Amino acid sequence: MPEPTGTVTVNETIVVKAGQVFDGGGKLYKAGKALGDGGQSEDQKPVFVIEPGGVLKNLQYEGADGIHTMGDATIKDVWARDVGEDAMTMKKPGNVTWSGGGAFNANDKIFQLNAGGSFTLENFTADGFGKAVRTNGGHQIDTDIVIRNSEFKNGKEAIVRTDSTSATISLEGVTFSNVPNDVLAPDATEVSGA
Ligand code: DGU
Ligand code: CA
Ligand code: CA
Ligand code: CA
Repeated sequence: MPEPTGTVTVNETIVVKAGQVFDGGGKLYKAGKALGDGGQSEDQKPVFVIEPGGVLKNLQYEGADGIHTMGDATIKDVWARDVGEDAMTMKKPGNVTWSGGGAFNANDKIFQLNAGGSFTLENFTADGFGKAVRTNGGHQIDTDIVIRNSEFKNGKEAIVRTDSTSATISLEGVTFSNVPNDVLAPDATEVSGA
């Protein structure tokens, strides 16, 4: 992870408007107390919200409830330096692609998929997590999860965990160490590369 070029304390969620590009210039966007303490309480606010078609790139962030996506989103060269409750949540259906960057020090989840569509993760590094990708527990989430050319270290449970039989999961070029499972999913879930 590169050293940040500066630090911004975020006390009001930054909204990336539909179709806009937010380039963070390599800075660290750190959740202030107004957004949450970065622990495991579920009532924290996001540092960034990405409206449909928005692009978030070239930055680091930490704390609170991370990034929320509201539709299609592109996230490029973004580092979650110290994950808060989680690092990113798909709140609404869409196709979300995250390429480059990484995430560190998540108590539990990095990516929380509460809505369907697709989630593609590539050229990513994770170190320290429970589940790197989790579809909403106990729900049928209709999504295609693709992870490629990525590395996962020091996970307590799995790279991907789902309860959904309408999810598909594909791993290509994924390496992991000190993670007990690559995928935890029902037998009926379509899984490849695990
Ligand atoms: O049913 O939806 O942990 O978005 C439980 C909730 C829970 C979410 C999730 C999240 O799964 O709050 O952070
Ligand atoms: Ca949560
Ligand atoms: Ca959350
Ligand atoms: Ca699920």
